[in-house]
Amino acid sequence: MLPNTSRHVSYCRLCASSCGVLVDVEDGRIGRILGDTHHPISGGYTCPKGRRGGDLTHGPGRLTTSMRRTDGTSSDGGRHVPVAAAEAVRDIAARLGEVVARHGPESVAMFTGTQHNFAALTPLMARAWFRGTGSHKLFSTMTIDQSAKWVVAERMGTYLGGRQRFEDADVWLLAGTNPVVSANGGDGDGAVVQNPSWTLRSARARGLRLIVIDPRRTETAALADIHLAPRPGTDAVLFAGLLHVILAEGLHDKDFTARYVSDFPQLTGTVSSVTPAVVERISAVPAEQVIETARVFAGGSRGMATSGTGVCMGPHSNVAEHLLVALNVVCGRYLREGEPADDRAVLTRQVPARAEVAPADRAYRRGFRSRIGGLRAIRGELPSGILADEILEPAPDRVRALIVSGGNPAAALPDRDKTLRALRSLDLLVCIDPWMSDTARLADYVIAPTTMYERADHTMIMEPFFPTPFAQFTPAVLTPPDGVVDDWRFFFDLAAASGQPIKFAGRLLDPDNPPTAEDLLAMAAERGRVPMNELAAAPHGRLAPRSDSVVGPADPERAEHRLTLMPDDVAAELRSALTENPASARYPLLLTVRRIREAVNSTGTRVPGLVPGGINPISVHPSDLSSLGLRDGQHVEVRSSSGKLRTRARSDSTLTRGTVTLTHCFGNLDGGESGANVNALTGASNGVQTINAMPTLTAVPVVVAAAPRSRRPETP
Ligand SMILES: Nc1nc2c(c(=O)[nH]1)N[C@H]1C(S)=C(S)[C@@H](COP(=O)(O)OP(=O)(O)OC[C@H]3O[C@@H](n4cnc5c(=O)[nH]c(N)nc54)[C@H](O)[C@@H]3O)O[C@H]1N2
Ligand SMILES: Nc1nc2c(c(=O)[nH]1)N[C@H]1C(S)=C(S)[C@@H](COP(=O)(O)OP(=O)(O)OC[C@H]3O[C@@H](n4cnc5c(=O)[nH]c(N)nc54)[C@H](O)[C@@H]3O)O[C@H]1N2
Ligand code: SF4
Ligand SMILES: [Mo]
Repeated sequence: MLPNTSRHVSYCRLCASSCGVLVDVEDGRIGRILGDTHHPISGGYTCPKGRRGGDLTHGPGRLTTSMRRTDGTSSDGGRHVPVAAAEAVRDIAARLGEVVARHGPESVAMFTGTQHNFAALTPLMARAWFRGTGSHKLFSTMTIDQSAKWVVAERMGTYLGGRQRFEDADVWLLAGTNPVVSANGGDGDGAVVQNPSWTLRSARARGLRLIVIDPRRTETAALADIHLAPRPGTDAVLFAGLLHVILAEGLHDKDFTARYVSDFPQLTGTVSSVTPAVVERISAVPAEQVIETARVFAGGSRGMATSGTGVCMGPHSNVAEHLLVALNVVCGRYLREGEPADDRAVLTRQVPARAEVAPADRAYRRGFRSRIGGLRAIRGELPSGILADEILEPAPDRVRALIVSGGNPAAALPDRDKTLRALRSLDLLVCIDPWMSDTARLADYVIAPTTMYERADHTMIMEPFFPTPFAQFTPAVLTPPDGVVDDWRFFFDLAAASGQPIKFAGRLLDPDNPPTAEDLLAMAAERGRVPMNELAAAPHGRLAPRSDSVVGPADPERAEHRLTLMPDDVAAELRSALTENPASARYPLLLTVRRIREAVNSTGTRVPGLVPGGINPISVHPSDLSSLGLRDGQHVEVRSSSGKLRTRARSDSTLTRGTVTLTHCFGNLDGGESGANVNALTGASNGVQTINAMPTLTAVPVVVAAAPRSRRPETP
């Protein structure tokens, strides 16, 4: 190390992995980021974008001051000039006040994105501000991601004893997820989030059988015992077929289903017609593989089926996810009364586990009702699939002011043209973002926040993703530029400037005496079991001892509650999945979702030299390329029924024929060559789900052809 270099222990906050890192700071700048080999969870693992955290902090596009548009409108012609954050906050509070005075509180909306969730204080303080507005127009990326999981809980109910965990499983089924790249893989069951490749290999070495369901032979599929490659968008049929085999062969957990399921005959009856032969016809998975997979999954003693975006973004995503969870229920893959409880709450409050069911109560039917499609809020959020219409469709409560926190809706929402039109038409768009994202480009105010190593934080939000009870605190290891503010502080100041009460962790904060980040982190974690001073004294993080809590018995009043596996609407959705075929002669290829190691959504797409080639190519199977008369690297035009884009073709033999893929969240409003935005190809014409208005983002029918010559290729 150079003499003016100091080494700091911290953790990366770009994705849920929260990898432990060592940050070398040279003359106030990040020199190098190394994996922390003393970190008890990540053990030294980092990924390419994590190691480039220095470029994210100091790179050319980093905003070191907030910005204001000069023309005062959200049209495209304006220029951004620096503004002090305090002045920006005063202006924004005044303009929000005008919007509310003229149109009422429902004309104010907030959209929270992925990076909003990777700083413990941001969601808490942003919600504190939003509650004070009195608006119901809250949107997040969850409803353009895996909100099928919410819909399942609403229609099936939830078992409250806890789920079986990856760490002691002997079988695991991963559907539509590629954790080796995404560090994802499930929802709060700790499935392969940290050091994913090593975690999967060691699990297999101890005897776990891994099943992967993915139309592409992904990095994860390459590690599997069984890889099924269904036609995209046909997961519901495949899962129904697996249930068919398990039930027909009597491989299910009879005690668990008898005790906790209300409508077992309906499930059995509905899947009885979905034989392995039917699955083969619709999803192209050979019948014998369906039978073998069902036997291997049901034959394991512990382990779950979990999914990612590939299942939750398809044309029948709600029923597909429902049937995936039904596989876990019929195989009884939950913690029983008397078993050690899942006790990973360390900084959050532990909720006692009970061997009982919270029944399906379809609470979304009581949520705030949007005028758009009569859709209702689910878990307090309106579906992001209707945000553009909430802005564009005339009505007194039309959204006129939007605050975007750690998200990039201009790139992330379906139907890009409509989304851009909507964002441009707002009276006030505020975006909190360290870079000039596509959304920031359209904003009236861009608030420049601290980046991860410039702020103190702890892992409270990430607890469900750790394999064992663990928590870590990090101080800020870098002095932030003068012009930036912590995200939470922007919301605190905005609430104060608007004269709203600021309620945080159960107490009212004094608007004239802002707390420190450390104070707030301590308040947020005060119901946890490791006090903040102990946490701060353990720089590599603290493994909390396992508690001796066990899954308790059902409360007598709730002992009769049951799960509903086949309500009528789910059965109807399965029937349409059995009859519809999305690909057509006009759009013969199916476009699927995929993530790359080098970027988390938008974050990383602009770091020079990080994304290979710097663009977002469309991957096509080599045989499809040649039958289309195309070459690797050729400029192509991709069309769907919703729109078109231009990019380059890339030959990719890991795909199944007929399937093509593009990565999401690349942006190009600056006219640069950073990459095509896939949402030029998505939109309502490709279908949406009921309840959560989830747009179809995978298995989108497209056609790929050589690009007409005259136009610039990468900037549609
Ligand atoms: N490196 C990196 N990590 C990330 C992100 C990132 O952008 N980059 N994003 C983060 C976010 S916001 C999220 S939500 C998670 C998502 O995490 P994942 O859901 O694991 O995301 P992907 O890696 O895109 O994996 C989706 C897989 O689904 C497959 N697939 C596509 N269509 C279908 C289908 O119809 N059926 C089936 N069975 N499979 C299908 C694709 O081939 C792909 O391998 O990742 C997070 N982590
Ligand atoms: N067609 C298609 N569309 C998709 C998807 C798909 O697979 N296909 N995936 C969907 C999914 S799963 C998701 S989650 C969404 C992603 O949608 P978003 O979450 O809205 O997109 P991100 O690019 O993650 O937005 C994060 C923004 O936060 C900024 N940022 C980074 N660090 C910080 C910070 O410390 N503070 C603040 N305030 N901002 C920060 C980044 O610059 C970036 O602009 O896209 C969805 N859209
Ligand atoms: S971005 Fe990479 S280094 Fe950072 S937490 Fe995620 S996997 Fe770890
Ligand atoms: Mo996501």
